[in-house]
Parts: sequence; C-alpha cells; structure tokens
Amino acid sequence: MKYKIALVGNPNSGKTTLFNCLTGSNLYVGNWPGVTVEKKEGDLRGTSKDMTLVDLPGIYSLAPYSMDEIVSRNFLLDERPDLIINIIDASNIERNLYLSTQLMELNCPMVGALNMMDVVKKTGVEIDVREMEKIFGYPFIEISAQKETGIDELIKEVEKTVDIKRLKEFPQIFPPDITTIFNEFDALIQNKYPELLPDYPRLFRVIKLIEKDEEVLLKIDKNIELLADIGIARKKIEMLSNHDVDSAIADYRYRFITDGINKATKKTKEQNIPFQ
Ligand code: BGO
Repeated sequence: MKYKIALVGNPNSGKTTLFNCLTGSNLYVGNWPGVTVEKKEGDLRGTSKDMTLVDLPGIYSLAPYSMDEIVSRNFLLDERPDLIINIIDASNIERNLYLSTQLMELNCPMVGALNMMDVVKKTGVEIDVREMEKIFGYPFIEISAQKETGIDELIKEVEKTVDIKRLKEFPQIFPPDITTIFNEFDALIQNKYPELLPDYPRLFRVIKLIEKDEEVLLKIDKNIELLADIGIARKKIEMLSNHDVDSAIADYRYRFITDGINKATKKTKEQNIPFQ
C-alpha cells in the first residue's frame, strides 16, 4: 500500500524547504488539474513505509476564496490523504495554528511540524510539545527545515501516526453551548437530509453549512428548507455569542489557541525579540 501524505501550511512557513528535506531526488512536478498552480510530489525518504508526499499550496484558511485555498481544500476533501503534515512557523505560532484548528475538523491523522525552532530558541521561548499534544489532540515535533534538525524525528512520528486513521484525540475547540448547537444541527442533517454532502467530515460539514460557505451553498442548490434550518442555527449562535456567526467562530478558535499556547509555552530568558 502506498500512503498519501499531504504537506499543508501557511505561506512562508518553510513548506518548500521542508518538502525538499523530506523528499529525495524522486520528484514529480506538474500542475493541479485545470489550474496553473504547481503541484509537487515526491517519495518520503528514510521510511520503511511506502509514502508519497504531496505539497499543497500555502494557505491561511480552508475558506474557498483564492485558487490556492480551493486547490488545497479540494485535495483534502476529495483525495482524503492518509495523514497531514501541518507545518507551523513556531515563531508566529498563534497565527499559524488558526489553519490547524480548521484542519482538525477534517478528522484526518495529523502531525504538527513546529518549524523555525532555531529562531524560537533564540527568543528564549520553550514549547512543551507533550502539553501541545494533550491540548490540541495530535503530536508535534520541533524542527528547523533550514538547519535540517528534527527531520528524522518528524518522519518517525509520521510513520507512527499514519495508521491511526483519524485525529488522535478531538479537543473541545468551541464552548459547550456552541458544541451543543453543532451537535443538534449535525443530528438534524443526518435525519432530515441524509444525502447531503455525505463525503464531508461531519464537523467540517456542520461548520461550513452554518458559516454559509460559498462552495457549500453552490452544492445545496437553493434548498429553501435547509437554508431556513441553517438560519435557525445561525440565530442561536448569534444570540449566545453576541456576534455575527463568522466573527464568533473565528473568535472561539483564537481563544482556544491562545489558551493552549499560554499553557504549553514559557519564556525562559528575557530577550527583546517579540514572540507572537
Ligand atoms: C528565504 N529556520 C529559519 N531560520 N528559516 C527558515 C526555516 C527554518 O527552520 N525554514 C525555512 N526558512 P520557504 P514556503 C530567505 O528564502 O520554504 C526560511 O513559502 C531569503 N531568500 O529559507 O520558501 C527559508 O514554501 C533571504 O527564507 O517557505 C525562506 O512555506 C533572506 O523561511 C523562508 C532570508 O521558506 C520561507 C530568508 C532569498
């Protein structure tokens, strides 16, 4: 069996540098179907398992607005990789983890590669990767793609995690009352619209419907009854959060990330370089 591994991360997180470290000379470069976005694939080196690494375009979110986001999202939803290597610029950890909270909703095995650790260490910040795993529900490995440190550990962790078939643990990103609304809406979808987006991971489907995601709206084909049900769920979230749905969901994600980072990092010496 050949495993399909997706490399996903923000632009400038060091994805190209890491891709080159992880693959040998066995490289295939083409275009994603129908678009002029470059597609790179290569065999993962140094592993006893047969794994192909696919480099996805750098993205900030799974919203379907830019061509890069559409290409990455369609690959993750349609091709269902066996594992995601989520590269995170650890010197900009909170912003980078925003994409991670969305990737978690795909319920695919994931390993977080905390890149730029050479930079982070100079700022005197320490990251407790065991604590990160407990909070975020998937393993993290500290690396520097540029200095080629942590690469063997990353490959070992990928080998270990790939057969789990789902995210290791699913943490509570949203507060309990919001999670209840999501669960009720999920049950409603399963009972009332059993044919709706059957291939979408369940939490991803719920959130994208409630967010009125553009791609999803195209797929539901002006189903008036479903739109009314979505409207009811949106109202409930707005009443509980006192915000519009998009801001509320983004805000909950950031709060979850900030709380997690506060617990899992500490500054060991004073330096003038800011850590965001
Ligand atoms: C330039 N540590 C450090 N310090 N830098 C890293 C690391 C790391 O672990 N990993 C990557 N970089 P890409 P995307 C550059 O190109 O892989 C650097 O967009 C420069 N170029 O070397 O391209 C990497 O694919 C001139 O930096 O990222 C690159 O995700 C001056 O992060 C940049 C300084 O990496 C982005 C840096 C002409």
